[in-house]
Amino acid sequence: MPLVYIGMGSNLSEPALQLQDALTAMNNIHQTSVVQVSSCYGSKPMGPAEQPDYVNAVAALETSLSSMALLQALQKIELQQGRVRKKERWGPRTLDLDILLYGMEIINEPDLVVPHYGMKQREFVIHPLFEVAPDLTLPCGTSVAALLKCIPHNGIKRLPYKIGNHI
Ligand code: A4P
Ligand code: MG
Repeated sequence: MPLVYIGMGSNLSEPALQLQDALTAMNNIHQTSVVQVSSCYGSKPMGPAEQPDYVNAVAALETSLSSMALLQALQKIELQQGRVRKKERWGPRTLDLDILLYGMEIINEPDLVVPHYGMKQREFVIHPLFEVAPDLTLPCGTSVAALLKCIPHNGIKRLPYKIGNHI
């Protein structure tokens, strides 16, 4: 079974609670279980500045679903948690679930690009990913530890509460 890493983000309607509910929902996906969860991190918005700060985290899943079936299940959870897709790029959202890595697969489909296109440049992805998988290397051969050293810093903060204890 491939180990799949999911980037989670929220900046509306009690973000930490949104991430906690999303973990429960992901653990309830058919043939899928959550095996690891990072701490929550507070981060400044990438994109339009007039929106609340984000809470971000990374979860590791084991799944026997295909990558497309998993994407559909994640999008269903986003909708169930009140996600409204607007025209504005990188606008505020109750829940964003991105497939960062699906094992070592490289996927280039119209609806799914894995590794996620932005992950290598984003502090709010690389910090929590390093926490759950410090020895991980991406399919391109770059290690997460190396990325941690060179990503731009934007004041990310590890938050004092933990989600995922209920799983
Ligand atoms: N899609 C393609 N590849 C993937 C993948 N690996 N995982 C497609 C998930 N979806 C993928 O996504 C648009 C389309 O991407 C989907 O229909 C899917 O088929 P979306 O969730 O509808 O829209 P989006 O998330 O607004 O678009 P985008 O450009 O993917 O935004 P990002 O990159 O997800 O960034 N600031 C902070 N601090 N923290 C954040 O978490 N997040 C964003 C959103 C902006 N600013 C942020 C944060
Ligand atoms: Mg997204």
